[in-house]
Amino acid sequence: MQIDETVDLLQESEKTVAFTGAGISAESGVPTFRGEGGLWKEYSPTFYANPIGLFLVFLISPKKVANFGQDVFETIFNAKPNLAHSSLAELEGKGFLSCTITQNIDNLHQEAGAENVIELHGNIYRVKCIGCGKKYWLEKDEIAPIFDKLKTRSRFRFAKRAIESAERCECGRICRPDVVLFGESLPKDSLEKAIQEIRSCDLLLMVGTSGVVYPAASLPPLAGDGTKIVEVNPEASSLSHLSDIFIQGNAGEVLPKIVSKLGFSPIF
Ligand code: BV8
Ligand code: ZN
Repeated sequence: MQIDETVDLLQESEKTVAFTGAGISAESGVPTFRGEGGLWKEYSPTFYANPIGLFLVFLISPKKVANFGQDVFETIFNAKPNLAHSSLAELEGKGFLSCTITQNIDNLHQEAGAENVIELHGNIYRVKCIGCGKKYWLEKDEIAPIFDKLKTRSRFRFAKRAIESAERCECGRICRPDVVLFGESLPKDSLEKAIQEIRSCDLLLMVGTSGVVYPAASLPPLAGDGTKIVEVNPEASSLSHLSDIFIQGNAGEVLPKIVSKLGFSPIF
C-alpha cells in the first residue's frame, strides 16, 4: 500500500530529493551509530567522535585510536553498495531523483553510481590540507597500511608516524581526513546546497536516519508545506512525525520494490 503510494508520488513529483543516514549502509555491513551493534556501542562518541576526545584517548592509549581508525575504516573499506544505494542511483539515472543528501562518509552512494551526492559530513576517502584546505582523493590501498603503522603503544612513535604518514599538501602542510567530527562545523557549501535542495523539492525520501545529529537533522523540517515526506526505516526516528508515509522496513528491501514497481531494476 505505502509502496504503491510512494510510486505514485514519484511519478507525479517534479523534484524528488533523498536524505540518507547510516541505516542505508547497514545492509552493506557498515555498523550504524545508534542502532543494534552500533559503532558507538563499542567506541563512545564522547571520546571517539570528537577531536578533543580522540586526543584524550591518544594520551592514554595511542593503540586504541589506531584500533578505532582501523575498525571504522576497515569496515567501510570492505563494504560494497547494497540494493538501497543502487536503487537510489537508478532513480537518479532514470530522472526520478534530483540528488541524494547523505550524512554518511562511506562513499557508497557514489560507488553505486549516484552522481549528484551532497556529503554533509565529508568522505572517508578524501583528505584536506590543515593549512590551505585543498582536498585530495586517496585510493583505499593508500589508507589501509597507515593504521598498521600506527599500532604502537608509544605516544611519541604514534605521533611521529602519524605525521610521517599524513598526506602532504602541495603547500607543504599536512592533510587530515575530510570528515566532520562532533564539535566541528559542516562544510558551508554542502549545507547551503542541501538546504536549497530540500526547500525546492516536492518529495523527500528520508532513508535510514535516527534524526538525532544536528545540524543535519534540522534539514528535513525545512521542506515546504506542500512537500510529501516518505520515510524508510525499520523503526521510528526522531523525524518520523514529519513523514506523510512511513514504510517500516530495511532500505535494501523496500527501495528495490519501489524501483521495480516503476518498471526498472536496480543495477547491482
Ligand atoms: C556542529 C562523521 C557546530 C564521523 C558524523 C556538544 C558539543 C559539540 C556539538 C554538539 C554538542 N551537543 C550537540 C551538538 C551538536 C552535534 C550533535 O548533533 N550531537 C548529537 C549526537 C546530539 N553535532 C555536531 O557536533 C556537528 N557539528 O554542530 O558544529 C558546532 C561547533 C562547535 C561546537 C558546537 C557545535 C557535527 C555532526 C557530524 C558528526 N560526524 N559523522 C563519522 O562518520 O565517523 S555524525 C554520524 O551520525 C554519522 O555521520 C551519521 O550519519 C550521523 C547521523 O546518524 P544517523 O545517520 O542517523 O545514524 P544512526 O546510527 O543514528 O541511525 C541509524 C538509523 O538507521 C536508525 O534510525 C535505524 O533504525 C536505521 N536503520 C538501521 N538499519 C536500517 C535502517 N534504516 C533503513 N534500512 C536499514 N537496513
Ligand atoms: Zn595546503
